[in-house]
Amino acid sequence: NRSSGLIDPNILRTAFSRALSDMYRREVPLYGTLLELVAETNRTASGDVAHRLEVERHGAIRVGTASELVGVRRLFSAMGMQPVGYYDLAAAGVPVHSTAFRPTDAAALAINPFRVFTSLLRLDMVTDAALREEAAAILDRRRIFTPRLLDLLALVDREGGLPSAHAEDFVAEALHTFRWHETASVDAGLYRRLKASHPLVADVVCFRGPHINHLTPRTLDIDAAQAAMHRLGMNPKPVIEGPPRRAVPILLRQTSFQALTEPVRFVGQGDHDRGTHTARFGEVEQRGAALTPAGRALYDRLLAQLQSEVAAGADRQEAGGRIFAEFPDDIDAMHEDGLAFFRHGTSEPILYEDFLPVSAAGIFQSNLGPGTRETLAVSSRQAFETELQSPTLDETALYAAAAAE
Ligand code: OOG
Ligand code: NI
Repeated sequence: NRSSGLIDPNILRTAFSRALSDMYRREVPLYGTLLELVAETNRTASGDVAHRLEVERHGAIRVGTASELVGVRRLFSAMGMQPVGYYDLAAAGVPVHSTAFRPTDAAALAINPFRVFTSLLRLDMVTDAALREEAAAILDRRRIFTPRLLDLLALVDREGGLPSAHAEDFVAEALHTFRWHETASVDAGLYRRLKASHPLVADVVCFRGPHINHLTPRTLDIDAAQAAMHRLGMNPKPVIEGPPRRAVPILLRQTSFQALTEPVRFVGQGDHDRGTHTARFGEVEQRGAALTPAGRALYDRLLAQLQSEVAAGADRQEAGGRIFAEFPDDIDAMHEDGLAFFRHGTSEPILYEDFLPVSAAGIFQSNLGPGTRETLAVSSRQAFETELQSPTLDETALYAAAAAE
């Protein structure tokens, strides 16, 4: 917005996501390999889609406290990203609940749909009270935003946006929040105790900031990308999360390669006395049609059936094909049955821009190990929104509005 002197949030988001991608490529060289591999599998795509895919990715972070969550909400808001959806991972035994910060209107999504899956640690799931209090005290002392970034966020609040002159500065300071720290903020003993409670607790509590833990490019053919990952020895997880391969893709399919084990210096350790931590990994995703509540209910039912058959020993591939045959794989049938959202008056499905809780739990678990946590039945959307100091937007309402446009 030139007349006001404020930077267009879409431009700020694109600058930030590029800078984050460059930083992650330096931190995790395999991510660079993954980008090349995905560009190769997407090369057959042409025109708008290919262009859009060049910038399209999502990232993930995990924060420790409500005040950190509010800070990242303000930071992403300056880039035109709002909290969409609530994901209760506690139901799958992972001690976090999450939202996705992303642009919400069609114009912003078309420019750059960069999203960040953001999880808040649920320390209430740590059963050892002394350990829980120790972790809470460490997190309370932690400062994940530089003083300069806090000044800039205050400026954004005052001016109703970021003055263009500060854009470069803002990106650099924001980046700092998500960088990797090789020195932990705790000693090796406390790290081990927190990790025994759940690997995710150690990942959040023991470091100086919410390091970006993966950055995921979008592919048009995830099966080809998975095969290429195997060929290059990247050790992808054995199953692709989400729906089986279809002619008309729906929702989201994801695969990831194993997290790297990296040297870490814990408090009290010398130069030659390092520990290790496993945090950062790589992921690829393929996106398809956003589903209506009816379509989503059908997907959830079929997925639950698949999971229970696989748990009982069925072959995943065979059972997946058989069970998901009940979901029409044809644009016209999906339209007639009201299973997916389509652009008004067209047969063009609206793209799913969000995440899937069961898939996300699978991604967490394949990288952190299952941990020992019991599943927790109480969902806490309201508590999450209180800590976020904002409601989370309803993704279905956003798709319905896009379909009506
Ligand atoms: C987030 C895992 C979820 C996805 O794509 O479903 C996720 C994390 O590991 O912090 O990124
Ligand atoms: Ni992800």
